[in-house]
Amino acid sequence: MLVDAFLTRATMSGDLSVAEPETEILEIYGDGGAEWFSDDKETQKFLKEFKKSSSDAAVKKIKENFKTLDHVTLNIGVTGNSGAGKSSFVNAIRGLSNDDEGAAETGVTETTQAPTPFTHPTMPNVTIWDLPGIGTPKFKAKTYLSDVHFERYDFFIILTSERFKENDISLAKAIKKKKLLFYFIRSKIDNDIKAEEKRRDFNKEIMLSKIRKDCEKNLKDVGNPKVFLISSFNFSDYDFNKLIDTLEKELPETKQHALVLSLPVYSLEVLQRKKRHLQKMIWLTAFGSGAIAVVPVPGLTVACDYGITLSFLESVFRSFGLEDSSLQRVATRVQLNVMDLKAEIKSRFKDGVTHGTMKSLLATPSMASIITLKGLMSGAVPLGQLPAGAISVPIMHYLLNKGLKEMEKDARSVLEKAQLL
Ligand SMILES: Nc1nc2c(ncn2[C@@H]2O[C@H](COP(=O)(O)OP(=O)(O)OP(=O)(O)O)[C@@H](O)[C@H]2O)c(=O)[nH]1
Ligand SMILES: [Mg+2]
Repeated sequence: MLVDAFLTRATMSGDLSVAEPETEILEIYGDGGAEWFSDDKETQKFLKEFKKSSSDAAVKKIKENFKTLDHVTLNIGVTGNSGAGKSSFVNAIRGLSNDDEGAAETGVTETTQAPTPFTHPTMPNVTIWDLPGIGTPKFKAKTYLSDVHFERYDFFIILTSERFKENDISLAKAIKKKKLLFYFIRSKIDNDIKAEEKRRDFNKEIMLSKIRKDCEKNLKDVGNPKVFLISSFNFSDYDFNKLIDTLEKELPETKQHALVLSLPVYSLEVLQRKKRHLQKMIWLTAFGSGAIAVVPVPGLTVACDYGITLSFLESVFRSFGLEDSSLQRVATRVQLNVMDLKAEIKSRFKDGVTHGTMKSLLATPSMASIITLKGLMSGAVPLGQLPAGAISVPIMHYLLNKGLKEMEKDARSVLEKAQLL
């Protein structure tokens, strides 16, 4: 019924003239479109909220959710003994190589002397702190946590390139006492591999498992924590993805979101992880932009909240590493010309998320598409229960997914060109 209302209004304004093949909708939602909607937890969550509260209250809540997500901060404290690879890890997590501009100083003599914040290059709310090692002259074990302002960090990373030592263990205990999160990383694993791989009896898995067990043996007193084996020179190898899996389970939801969106796109696995997070955001965005009584924006077919829609698409673009600065960092790393990577962005987003791209994306639903969408959604989403004015919600849901898919395709092509697939 609501879609009918939309159709009537849109048809009257003569906007829906562009034919769009139904196959495109099926491509986005898959064959089991209706199932997809009814199984989707986020869909159920939103519908429940809409059902139990008045639409005004629900809209207010959505606006609050957006505010929370906009303001969520993530502070990661990276610590460990001198030369453990802290600054290199800080750089890698920001998507930088050690010799990139703006990277933390690294090297055998560049000891980190004071807690140093490094803002994420594309997400200013995410800060990675390069902390001085315990036991450096100004940072004694006893007062270490208060000296580095422990309350600032959402979690700590404790790095070592050898076995974990007394200092690491007592620090972990102190962090645990304060009920904060910490994760042990055994760094520079690529070095270990290089040193051993020429042996005739070399077996990578056996070797990694030996290192892991050896590290974990030292940590029994701290409650048998997991140790993640990592090379800051190559996150796609070894345990970096496992570390992120663990963080996704243990951090509060909004912080997980900030973490995943801030990861550098170094593999298909990361791209898909980001996509999952962004897809969760689509309902919030579709309701936030389509359910609120909005003033139509000239040139846009769908009545939607322009700001919310723009900000969602921009965060997809940024998070998928499609900005020039992100492409440049990848290009430097894989020794390619940035223009060759940029040429892989073939969708409407090749010049970024501009008013032009918004206009073309939001003008696409044809009559046929909307009828198909209605068919897909009516089995699962009781469209009649959406508040008055929410006519654009299903359409926004579809269009945001479409934008996301297009950018995902671009990001995959970039990865492929950079030989990171
Ligand atoms: N092969 C390899 N070398 C690494 C890795 N991480 C760090 N290094 C090297 O180890 C040395 C020390 O790294 P840093 O990142 O400066 O270590 P740090 O813990 O910040 O050192 P301090 O600030 O002096 O305490 C540098 O030469 C790095 O290039 C890694 O994952 N693999
Ligand atoms: Mg350092």
